[in-house]
Amino acid sequence: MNCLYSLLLLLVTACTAEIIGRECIDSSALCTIRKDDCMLETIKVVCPATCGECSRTPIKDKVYNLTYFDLTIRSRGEQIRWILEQGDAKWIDTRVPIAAWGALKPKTLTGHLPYLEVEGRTIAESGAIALYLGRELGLAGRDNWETAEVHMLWDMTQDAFNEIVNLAFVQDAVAKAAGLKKFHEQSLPFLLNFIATRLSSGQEWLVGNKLTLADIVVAHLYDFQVGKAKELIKNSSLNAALYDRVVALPKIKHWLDTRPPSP
Ligand SMILES: N[C@@H](CCC(=O)N[C@@H](CS)C(=O)NCC(=O)O)C(=O)O
Repeated sequence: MNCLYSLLLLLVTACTAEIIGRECIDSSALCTIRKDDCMLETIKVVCPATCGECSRTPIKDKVYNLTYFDLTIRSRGEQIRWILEQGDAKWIDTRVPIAAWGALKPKTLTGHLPYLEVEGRTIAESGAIALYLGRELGLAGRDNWETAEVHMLWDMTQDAFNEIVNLAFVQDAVAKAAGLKKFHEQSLPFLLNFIATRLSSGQEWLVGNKLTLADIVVAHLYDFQVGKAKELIKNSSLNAALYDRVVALPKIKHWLDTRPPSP
């Protein structure tokens, strides 16, 4: 009996140390990272702070207000909308007409969109918003390493995204053609190859073989120029299959089928 008790104690202590070592810090930012784990009684007891008691509002009751432009190509804000939808968040889709931007800009946190408001606080920069929401909604990986991998894929995707977006503002036709050539012949193939390699052993998802925001933003990158997804990825079956998997996720599919038309 004693032996069994000691063994149990040892087990609980080992697990506790493991849990505390990794995540159990009294910080509201981390309260949400192991949302699924908080279903477990032990973790609720060992990590009360990480299981929502330190948070003023349980995640399921939080309302996130995302503010972004009302743009035809949807762009930077749309990838965050996909994350909110897949995370089953309650959120408000605040869209700013371009004509209203001049008046709003000086009142914003960084002078740019998107920004996210939650519980009276505001965060800007799409990477910060995406990673914050990923942690809140269980889409940022299972541990710090996976979160770093998600972040890596976010940054790589945004580099490609920025390259193509910046070209939209290039006036000189020769420079624009050279930029597009570089994107299609170098940057995009590099990214496609990087993504394909991560999926080449049969994984369905890019990080930890569990859906994360990395899969969502990669699929969004392929989609962000309206109707261009298939063309962008036509030479990579692994990338095309990843895209198909993401857009077939019931919540993303529902969003794509019902999202408001952009002007
Ligand atoms: N690094 C920022 C860039 C934000 C940004 O450049 N947003 C553009 C729209 S995609 C914007 O606000 N443009 C209007 C302006 O800068 O006045 C982010 O990732 O959020």
